[in-house]
Amino acid sequence: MVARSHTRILRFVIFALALILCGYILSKSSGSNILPATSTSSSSSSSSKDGISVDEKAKSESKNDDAKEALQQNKADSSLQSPATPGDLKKEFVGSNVNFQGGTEKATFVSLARNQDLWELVKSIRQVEDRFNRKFKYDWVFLNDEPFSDEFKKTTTALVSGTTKYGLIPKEQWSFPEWIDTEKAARVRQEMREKKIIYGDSISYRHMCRYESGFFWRHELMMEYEYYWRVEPSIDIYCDIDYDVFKFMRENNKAYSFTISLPEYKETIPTLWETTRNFMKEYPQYLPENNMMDFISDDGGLTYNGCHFWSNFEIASLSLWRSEAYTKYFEYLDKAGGFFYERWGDAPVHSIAAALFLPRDKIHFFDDVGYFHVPFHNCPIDQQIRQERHCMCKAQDDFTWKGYSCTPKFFTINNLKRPSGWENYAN
Ligand SMILES: Nc1nc2c(ncn2[C@@H]2O[C@H](COP(=O)(O)OP(=O)(O)OP(=O)(O)O)[C@@H](O)[C@H]2O)c(=O)[nH]1
Ligand SMILES: [Mg+2]
Repeated sequence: MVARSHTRILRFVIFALALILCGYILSKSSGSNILPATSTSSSSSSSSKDGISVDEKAKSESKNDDAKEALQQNKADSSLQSPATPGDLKKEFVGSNVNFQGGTEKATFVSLARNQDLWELVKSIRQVEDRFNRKFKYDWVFLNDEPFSDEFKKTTTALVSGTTKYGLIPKEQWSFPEWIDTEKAARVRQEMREKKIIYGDSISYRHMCRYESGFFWRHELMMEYEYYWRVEPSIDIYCDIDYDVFKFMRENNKAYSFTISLPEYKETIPTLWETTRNFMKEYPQYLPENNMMDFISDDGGLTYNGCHFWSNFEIASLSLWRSEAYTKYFEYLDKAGGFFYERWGDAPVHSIAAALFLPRDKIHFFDDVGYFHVPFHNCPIDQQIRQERHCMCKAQDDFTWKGYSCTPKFFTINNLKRPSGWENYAN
Protein backbone atom coordinates (compact mmCIF):
# COMPACT_ATOMS: atom_id res chain seq x y z
CA MET A 1 0.00 0.00 0.00
CA VAL A 2 2.76 2.38 1.14
CA ALA A 3 4.95 1.28 -1.76
CA ARG A 4 2.10 1.91 -4.23
CA SER A 5 1.48 5.42 -2.92
CA HIS A 6 5.24 6.10 -3.16
CA THR A 7 5.19 5.04 -6.79
CA ARG A 8 2.21 7.35 -7.40
CA ILE A 9 4.07 10.29 -5.78
CA LEU A 10 7.19 9.50 -7.81
CA ARG A 11 5.15 9.44 -11.04
CA PHE A 12 3.55 12.76 -10.09
CA VAL A 13 6.96 14.35 -9.39
CA ILE A 14 8.35 13.15 -12.75
CA PHE A 15 5.25 14.48 -14.54
CA ALA A 16 5.56 17.86 -12.76
CA LEU A 17 9.27 18.09 -13.61
CA ALA A 18 8.54 17.34 -17.27
CA LEU A 19 5.89 20.09 -17.28
CA ILE A 20 8.32 22.61 -15.75
CA LEU A 21 10.98 21.65 -18.32
CA CYS A 22 8.53 22.18 -21.22
CA GLY A 23 7.53 25.57 -19.82
CA TYR A 24 11.18 26.57 -19.48
CA ILE A 25 12.03 25.58 -23.08
CA LEU A 26 9.00 27.45 -24.44
CA SER A 27 9.77 30.60 -22.46
CA LYS A 28 13.40 30.52 -23.67
CA SER A 29 12.48 30.32 -27.34
CA SER A 30 9.85 33.09 -27.25
CA GLY A 31 12.20 35.22 -25.13
CA SER A 32 14.90 35.17 -27.78
CA ASN A 33 12.42 36.49 -30.33
CA ILE A 34 11.80 39.66 -28.41
CA LEU A 35 15.39 40.34 -27.44
CA PRO A 36 16.72 43.58 -28.94
CA ALA A 37 18.99 43.00 -31.93
CA THR A 38 22.14 44.12 -30.16
CA SER A 39 21.86 41.74 -27.25
CA THR A 40 20.90 38.93 -29.58
CA SER A 41 23.90 39.56 -31.74
CA SER A 42 26.33 40.00 -28.89
CA SER A 43 25.17 36.85 -27.18
CA SER A 44 25.46 34.84 -30.37
CA SER A 45 28.83 36.30 -31.26
CA SER A 46 30.20 35.80 -27.78
CA SER A 47 29.75 32.10 -28.34
CA SER A 48 31.59 32.43 -31.62
CA LYS A 49 35.33 31.88 -31.78
CA ASP A 50 36.31 35.45 -32.47
CA GLY A 51 35.25 38.96 -33.46
CA ILE A 52 36.48 40.93 -36.42
CA SER A 53 39.51 42.66 -34.98
CA VAL A 54 42.55 42.42 -37.22
CA ASP A 55 44.72 41.95 -34.20
CA GLU A 56 42.89 38.82 -33.25
CA LYS A 57 43.47 37.62 -36.76
CA ALA A 58 47.15 38.40 -36.40
CA LYS A 59 47.31 36.09 -33.39
CA SER A 60 46.19 33.22 -35.51
CA GLU A 61 48.16 31.42 -38.20
CA SER A 62 45.26 31.42 -40.61
CA LYS A 63 44.69 35.18 -40.56
CA ASN A 64 42.56 35.42 -43.63
CA ASP A 65 40.25 32.55 -42.79
CA ASP A 66 39.59 33.83 -39.31
CA ALA A 67 38.73 37.26 -40.63
CA LYS A 68 36.38 35.79 -43.19
CA GLU A 69 34.73 33.71 -40.53
CA ALA A 70 34.37 36.78 -38.35
CA LEU A 71 32.93 38.68 -41.27
CA GLN A 72 30.37 35.94 -41.82
CA GLN A 73 29.55 36.08 -38.14
CA ASN A 74 29.08 39.83 -38.35
CA LYS A 75 26.84 39.43 -41.37
CA ALA A 76 24.79 36.83 -39.57
CA ASP A 77 24.52 39.10 -36.56
CA SER A 78 23.46 42.05 -38.64
CA SER A 79 20.63 40.02 -40.14
CA LEU A 80 19.03 40.09 -36.72
CA GLN A 81 18.87 43.85 -36.69
CA SER A 82 15.80 45.98 -36.80
CA PRO A 83 14.18 48.22 -37.90
CA ALA A 84 13.65 47.29 -41.50
CA THR A 85 14.34 50.74 -42.96
CA PRO A 86 16.20 53.78 -41.60
CA GLY A 87 12.91 55.70 -41.81
CA ASP A 88 11.19 53.36 -39.34
CA LEU A 89 13.09 54.77 -36.38
CA LYS A 90 11.39 56.87 -33.75
CA LYS A 91 10.90 60.50 -34.76
CA GLU A 92 8.94 63.15 -32.89
CA PHE A 93 7.49 65.50 -35.46
CA VAL A 94 6.80 69.08 -34.40
CA GLY A 95 5.37 70.10 -37.76
CA SER A 96 6.46 73.36 -39.32
CA ASN A 97 5.62 75.28 -36.14
CA VAL A 98 8.13 78.11 -35.97
CA ASN A 99 6.83 79.10 -32.53
CA PHE A 100 7.98 75.77 -31.15
CA GLN A 101 10.08 76.65 -28.12
CA GLY A 102 13.28 75.20 -29.60
CA GLY A 103 15.38 72.11 -29.32
CA THR A 104 16.53 70.82 -25.98
CA GLU A 105 19.65 68.88 -26.89
CA LYS A 106 23.20 69.97 -26.18
CA ALA A 107 23.86 70.41 -29.86
CA THR A 108 25.26 72.90 -32.34
CA PHE A 109 25.94 73.47 -35.98
CA VAL A 110 29.60 73.81 -36.84
CA SER A 111 31.16 75.37 -39.91
CA LEU A 112 34.83 75.70 -40.68
CA ALA A 113 35.17 78.62 -43.06
CA ARG A 114 37.31 81.43 -44.41
CA ASN A 115 36.05 84.98 -44.59
CA GLN A 116 35.81 84.65 -48.36
CA ASP A 117 33.48 81.64 -47.92
CA LEU A 118 30.84 83.94 -46.41
CA TRP A 119 28.43 84.30 -49.33
CA GLU A 120 28.50 80.62 -50.25
CA LEU A 121 28.02 79.73 -46.59
CA VAL A 122 25.12 82.17 -46.33
CA LYS A 123 23.20 80.10 -48.88
CA SER A 124 23.77 76.97 -46.80
CA ILE A 125 22.78 78.65 -43.54
CA ARG A 126 19.62 80.11 -45.01
CA GLN A 127 18.48 76.68 -46.19
CA VAL A 128 19.35 74.92 -42.94
CA GLU A 129 17.45 77.61 -41.04
CA ASP A 130 14.39 77.51 -43.33
CA ARG A 131 14.20 73.73 -43.42
CA PHE A 132 15.10 72.96 -39.82
CA ASN A 133 16.66 75.37 -37.40
CA ARG A 134 14.09 78.18 -37.31
CA LYS A 135 11.97 75.62 -35.41
CA PHE A 136 14.75 74.41 -33.11
CA LYS A 137 17.05 77.40 -32.74
CA TYR A 138 20.26 75.53 -32.12
CA ASP A 139 23.57 77.40 -31.79
CA TRP A 140 26.07 77.73 -34.60
CA VAL A 141 29.83 77.62 -34.07
CA PHE A 142 32.07 79.09 -36.78
CA LEU A 143 35.77 78.22 -36.83
CA ASN A 144 38.56 79.83 -38.80
CA ASP A 145 42.36 79.81 -38.92
CA GLU A 146 42.18 83.62 -39.21
CA PRO A 147 39.97 86.06 -37.28
CA PHE A 148 36.47 86.40 -38.72
CA SER A 149 35.64 89.75 -40.27
CA ASP A 150 32.87 91.93 -38.85
CA GLU A 151 30.96 91.44 -42.06
CA PHE A 152 31.15 87.67 -41.62
CA LYS A 153 29.96 87.85 -38.04
CA LYS A 154 27.16 90.36 -38.61
CA THR A 155 25.79 88.58 -41.66
CA THR A 156 25.77 85.11 -40.14
CA THR A 157 24.42 86.27 -36.77
CA ALA A 158 21.48 87.90 -38.55
CA LEU A 159 20.65 84.59 -40.28
CA VAL A 160 21.01 82.09 -37.46
CA SER A 161 18.05 81.70 -35.08
CA GLY A 162 20.24 80.33 -32.28
CA THR A 163 23.33 81.87 -30.72
CA THR A 164 26.37 82.28 -32.98
CA LYS A 165 29.93 81.79 -31.75
CA TYR A 166 33.18 82.54 -33.55
CA GLY A 167 36.37 80.68 -32.78
CA LEU A 168 39.96 81.17 -33.82
CA ILE A 169 41.94 77.99 -34.44
CA PRO A 170 45.18 77.78 -32.42
CA LYS A 171 48.22 78.07 -34.70
CA GLU A 172 49.70 74.73 -33.66
CA GLN A 173 46.56 72.98 -34.94
CA TRP A 174 46.88 74.60 -38.36
CA SER A 175 50.58 74.20 -39.14
CA PHE A 176 53.13 71.46 -39.81
CA PRO A 177 53.83 69.43 -36.66
CA GLU A 178 57.53 69.34 -35.76
CA TRP A 179 57.94 65.67 -36.79
CA ILE A 180 56.93 66.41 -40.39
CA ASP A 181 59.71 66.69 -42.97
CA THR A 182 58.44 69.74 -44.87
CA GLU A 183 60.76 69.13 -47.83
CA LYS A 184 59.39 65.64 -48.27
CA ALA A 185 55.86 67.07 -48.00
CA ALA A 186 56.70 69.67 -50.67
CA ARG A 187 57.99 66.95 -53.03
CA VAL A 188 54.74 65.04 -52.60
CA ARG A 189 52.69 68.14 -53.42
CA GLN A 190 54.74 68.66 -56.57
CA GLU A 191 54.18 65.03 -57.62
CA MET A 192 50.47 65.30 -56.95
CA ARG A 193 50.32 68.54 -58.92
CA GLU A 194 51.88 66.72 -61.89
CA LYS A 195 49.42 63.87 -61.52
CA LYS A 196 46.60 66.46 -61.37
CA ILE A 197 45.22 65.04 -58.13
CA ILE A 198 42.49 67.33 -56.85
CA TYR A 199 43.82 69.60 -54.09
CA GLY A 200 47.02 67.50 -54.33
CA ASP A 201 49.27 70.56 -54.28
CA SER A 202 47.37 72.46 -51.58
CA ILE A 203 48.84 73.04 -48.12
CA SER A 204 45.69 74.66 -46.70
CA TYR A 205 43.51 71.76 -47.85
CA ARG A 206 45.76 69.42 -45.89
CA HIS A 207 45.51 71.59 -42.78
CA MET A 208 41.76 71.61 -43.25
CA CYS A 209 41.57 67.80 -43.47
CA ARG A 210 43.83 67.37 -40.46
CA TYR A 211 41.84 69.93 -38.46
CA GLU A 212 38.48 68.31 -39.27
CA SER A 213 39.95 64.94 -38.36
CA GLY A 214 41.66 65.77 -35.14
CA PHE A 215 40.82 69.14 -33.71
CA PHE A 216 37.43 70.75 -34.41
CA TRP A 217 35.85 68.71 -31.63
CA ARG A 218 38.51 69.91 -29.17
CA HIS A 219 37.87 73.61 -29.76
CA GLU A 220 36.82 75.30 -26.53
CA LEU A 221 33.58 76.51 -28.15
CA MET A 222 32.59 72.89 -28.79
CA MET A 223 33.09 71.75 -25.21
CA GLU A 224 29.52 72.32 -23.99
CA TYR A 225 27.94 70.25 -26.78
CA GLU A 226 27.22 66.56 -27.22
CA TYR A 227 26.07 66.54 -30.85
CA TYR A 228 26.92 68.58 -33.92
CA TRP A 229 25.82 69.03 -37.49
CA ARG A 230 28.60 70.01 -39.89
CA VAL A 231 27.62 72.49 -42.59
CA GLU A 232 29.79 73.56 -45.51
CA PRO A 233 29.44 76.44 -47.98
CA SER A 234 27.40 75.85 -51.17
CA ILE A 235 25.32 72.93 -49.97
CA ASP A 236 21.56 72.47 -50.40
CA ILE A 237 19.06 70.97 -47.98
CA TYR A 238 16.19 69.75 -50.14
CA CYS A 239 13.45 68.78 -47.68
CA ASP A 240 11.69 70.07 -44.55
CA ILE A 241 13.03 68.49 -41.40
CA ASP A 242 10.18 68.70 -38.92
CA TYR A 243 11.76 66.64 -36.17
CA ASP A 244 14.72 67.33 -33.94
CA VAL A 245 17.54 65.38 -35.59
CA PHE A 246 19.76 65.70 -32.52
CA LYS A 247 17.06 64.29 -30.25
CA PHE A 248 16.50 61.61 -32.88
CA MET A 249 20.20 60.69 -32.68
CA ARG A 250 20.13 60.48 -28.91
CA GLU A 251 16.83 58.64 -28.55
CA ASN A 252 17.74 56.08 -31.19
CA ASN A 253 21.24 55.64 -29.79
CA LYS A 254 22.97 56.83 -32.97
CA ALA A 255 26.49 58.24 -32.93
CA TYR A 256 27.22 58.94 -36.59
CA SER A 257 25.08 59.68 -39.62
CA PHE A 258 25.44 60.33 -43.32
CA THR A 259 23.53 61.17 -46.47
CA ILE A 260 26.02 60.17 -49.19
CA SER A 261 28.77 57.54 -49.31
CA LEU A 262 31.23 56.65 -52.06
CA PRO A 263 34.73 55.25 -52.61
CA GLU A 264 37.74 57.47 -51.93
CA TYR A 265 40.26 58.44 -54.58
CA LYS A 266 42.96 55.86 -53.73
CA GLU A 267 45.90 58.06 -54.86
CA THR A 268 45.24 60.34 -51.88
CA ILE A 269 45.52 57.56 -49.25
CA PRO A 270 48.13 54.96 -50.33
CA THR A 271 49.15 54.00 -46.77
CA LEU A 272 46.09 54.97 -44.72
CA TRP A 273 44.84 51.39 -44.48
CA GLU A 274 48.24 49.90 -43.68
CA THR A 275 48.59 52.45 -40.88
CA THR A 276 45.08 51.63 -39.67
CA ARG A 277 45.86 47.92 -39.69
CA ASN A 278 48.95 48.53 -37.57
CA PHE A 279 46.82 50.55 -35.17
CA MET A 280 44.27 47.74 -34.93
CA LYS A 281 47.03 45.26 -34.19
CA GLU A 282 48.29 47.41 -31.36
CA TYR A 283 44.88 48.31 -29.96
CA PRO A 284 42.43 45.47 -30.67
CA GLN A 285 40.46 46.44 -27.58
CA TYR A 286 38.98 49.47 -29.39
CA LEU A 287 37.02 47.40 -31.89
CA PRO A 288 33.62 46.28 -30.64
CA GLU A 289 32.58 42.85 -31.85
CA ASN A 290 29.67 44.10 -33.90
CA ASN A 291 31.66 46.74 -35.77
CA MET A 292 31.12 47.54 -39.45
CA MET A 293 34.39 46.31 -40.96
CA ASP A 294 32.38 44.81 -43.81
CA PHE A 295 31.40 48.30 -45.01
CA ILE A 296 35.00 49.39 -45.49
CA SER A 297 36.64 46.10 -46.41
CA ASP A 298 35.50 43.33 -48.75
CA ASP A 299 38.12 40.83 -47.56
CA GLY A 300 37.76 40.85 -43.80
CA GLY A 301 40.17 43.72 -43.20
CA LEU A 302 43.07 42.90 -45.52
CA THR A 303 42.35 45.82 -47.85
CA TYR A 304 40.28 48.99 -47.75
CA ASN A 305 37.60 49.22 -50.42
CA GLY A 306 37.60 53.03 -50.17
CA CYS A 307 33.98 53.34 -49.02
CA HIS A 308 33.50 56.40 -46.88
CA PHE A 309 30.74 58.64 -45.64
CA TRP A 310 30.91 62.02 -47.29
CA SER A 311 31.82 64.11 -44.29
CA ASN A 312 30.82 67.51 -45.65
CA PHE A 313 27.47 66.45 -44.10
CA GLU A 314 27.73 64.98 -40.64
CA ILE A 315 25.32 64.80 -37.77
CA ALA A 316 27.18 63.00 -35.05
CA SER A 317 27.93 62.59 -31.41
CA LEU A 318 31.04 64.40 -30.24
CA SER A 319 31.70 61.54 -27.85
CA LEU A 320 32.80 59.44 -30.82
CA TRP A 321 35.76 61.75 -31.46
CA ARG A 322 36.39 62.40 -27.78
CA SER A 323 36.67 58.68 -27.11
CA GLU A 324 39.99 57.17 -26.13
CA ALA A 325 39.86 54.97 -29.24
CA TYR A 326 39.52 57.85 -31.68
CA THR A 327 41.91 60.17 -29.86
CA LYS A 328 44.59 57.47 -29.98
CA TYR A 329 43.74 56.64 -33.60
CA PHE A 330 44.09 60.27 -34.69
CA GLU A 331 47.42 60.63 -32.88
CA TYR A 332 48.64 57.46 -34.53
CA LEU A 333 47.68 58.69 -38.00
CA ASP A 334 49.06 62.14 -37.31
CA LYS A 335 52.43 60.72 -36.27
CA ALA A 336 52.52 58.58 -39.42
CA GLY A 337 52.39 61.84 -41.38
CA GLY A 338 49.90 60.91 -44.11
CA PHE A 339 47.97 64.16 -43.80
CA PHE A 340 51.08 65.81 -45.32
CA TYR A 341 53.03 63.04 -47.08
CA GLU A 342 49.86 61.91 -48.83
CA ARG A 343 46.55 63.73 -48.76
CA TRP A 344 44.46 61.88 -46.22
CA GLY A 345 40.96 63.30 -46.08
CA ASP A 346 38.84 63.70 -42.97
CA ALA A 347 36.10 61.73 -44.74
CA PRO A 348 37.95 58.39 -44.94
CA VAL A 349 39.50 58.99 -41.51
CA HIS A 350 36.12 59.66 -39.85
CA SER A 351 34.45 56.85 -41.76
CA ILE A 352 37.05 54.21 -40.97
CA ALA A 353 36.88 55.21 -37.31
CA ALA A 354 33.08 55.14 -37.21
CA ALA A 355 33.02 51.76 -38.94
CA LEU A 356 35.66 50.24 -36.65
CA PHE A 357 35.02 51.83 -33.26
CA LEU A 358 31.21 51.86 -33.22
CA PRO A 359 28.79 48.97 -33.05
CA ARG A 360 27.16 48.99 -36.48
CA ASP A 361 23.69 49.94 -35.27
CA LYS A 362 25.01 53.35 -34.14
CA ILE A 363 25.47 54.51 -37.73
CA HIS A 364 22.46 56.03 -39.42
CA PHE A 365 21.61 56.83 -43.02
CA PHE A 366 19.37 59.91 -43.30
CA ASP A 367 16.98 58.99 -46.09
CA ASP A 368 14.67 61.96 -45.64
CA VAL A 369 16.61 65.25 -45.43
CA GLY A 370 17.67 65.67 -49.08
CA TYR A 371 21.20 67.01 -49.49
CA PHE A 372 23.52 68.36 -52.14
CA HIS A 373 27.21 69.11 -52.18
CA VAL A 374 28.69 69.39 -55.63
CA PRO A 375 28.51 67.02 -57.50
CA PHE A 376 26.25 64.55 -55.63
CA HIS A 377 22.61 64.66 -54.59
CA ASN A 378 20.71 62.78 -51.97
CA CYS A 379 17.04 63.03 -52.90
CA PRO A 380 14.43 60.73 -51.29
CA ILE A 381 13.14 58.46 -54.05
CA ASP A 382 9.95 57.82 -52.06
CA GLN A 383 7.38 60.16 -53.59
CA GLN A 384 5.38 60.35 -50.36
CA ILE A 385 8.42 61.60 -48.44
CA ARG A 386 9.20 64.15 -51.16
CA GLN A 387 5.66 65.51 -51.08
CA GLU A 388 5.17 65.49 -47.32
CA ARG A 389 8.53 67.20 -46.72
CA HIS A 390 8.21 69.64 -49.61
CA CYS A 391 11.46 68.46 -51.16
CA MET A 392 12.84 70.51 -54.03
CA CYS A 393 14.87 67.81 -55.75
CA LYS A 394 14.48 65.34 -58.59
CA ALA A 395 14.46 61.69 -57.55
CA GLN A 396 16.31 60.87 -60.78
CA ASP A 397 19.29 62.85 -59.45
CA ASP A 398 19.54 60.77 -56.28
CA PHE A 399 23.00 59.23 -55.91
CA THR A 400 22.05 56.71 -53.21
CA TRP A 401 21.36 53.72 -55.50
CA LYS A 402 23.78 54.53 -58.30
CA GLY A 403 26.58 52.10 -59.12
CA TYR A 404 29.32 54.27 -57.63
CA SER A 405 27.51 54.79 -54.31
CA CYS A 406 28.49 52.73 -51.25
CA THR A 407 25.06 53.16 -49.64
CA PRO A 408 23.59 50.00 -51.27
CA LYS A 409 26.38 48.09 -49.51
CA PHE A 410 25.39 49.77 -46.23
CA PHE A 411 21.84 48.47 -46.72
CA THR A 412 22.99 44.97 -47.68
CA ILE A 413 25.43 44.38 -44.84
CA ASN A 414 22.99 45.74 -42.27
CA ASN A 415 20.06 43.85 -43.72
CA LEU A 416 18.04 47.03 -44.18
CA LYS A 417 15.03 47.11 -46.45
CA ARG A 418 15.55 49.19 -49.58
CA PRO A 419 12.77 51.59 -50.61
CA SER A 420 10.53 50.10 -53.25
CA GLY A 421 11.54 50.96 -56.80
CA TRP A 422 15.19 51.65 -55.90
CA GLU A 423 16.25 49.71 -59.02
CA ASN A 424 14.75 52.47 -61.16
CA TYR A 425 17.25 54.93 -59.72
CA ALA A 426 20.34 52.74 -60.02
CA ASN A 427 21.59 54.11 -63.35
N1 LIG B 1 39.19 78.57 -42.21
C1 LIG B 1 39.42 77.83 -43.29
N2 LIG B 1 38.47 77.00 -43.72
C2 LIG B 1 38.71 76.27 -44.83
C3 LIG B 1 39.94 76.33 -45.54
N3 LIG B 1 39.88 75.47 -46.58
C4 LIG B 1 38.66 74.90 -46.52
N4 LIG B 1 37.94 75.39 -45.48
C5 LIG B 1 36.60 74.98 -45.07
O1 LIG B 1 36.65 73.59 -44.89
C6 LIG B 1 35.51 72.96 -45.40
C7 LIG B 1 35.91 72.01 -46.53
O2 LIG B 1 36.56 72.71 -47.56
P1 LIG B 1 36.08 72.61 -49.06
O3 LIG B 1 36.89 73.57 -49.84
O4 LIG B 1 34.60 72.74 -49.14
O5 LIG B 1 36.54 71.14 -49.39
P2 LIG B 1 35.78 70.04 -50.26
O6 LIG B 1 34.37 69.95 -49.81
O7 LIG B 1 36.60 68.81 -50.23
O8 LIG B 1 35.89 70.61 -51.70
P3 LIG B 1 34.80 71.38 -52.60
O9 LIG B 1 34.35 70.34 -53.54
O10 LIG B 1 35.59 72.47 -53.22
O11 LIG B 1 33.72 71.88 -51.70
C8 LIG B 1 34.59 74.07 -45.86
O12 LIG B 1 33.69 74.34 -44.81
C9 LIG B 1 35.51 75.21 -46.11
O13 LIG B 1 34.87 76.44 -45.91
C10 LIG B 1 40.94 77.23 -45.03
O14 LIG B 1 42.04 77.34 -45.56
N5 LIG B 1 40.63 77.94 -43.92
MG1 LIG C 1 33.03 71.48 -49.69
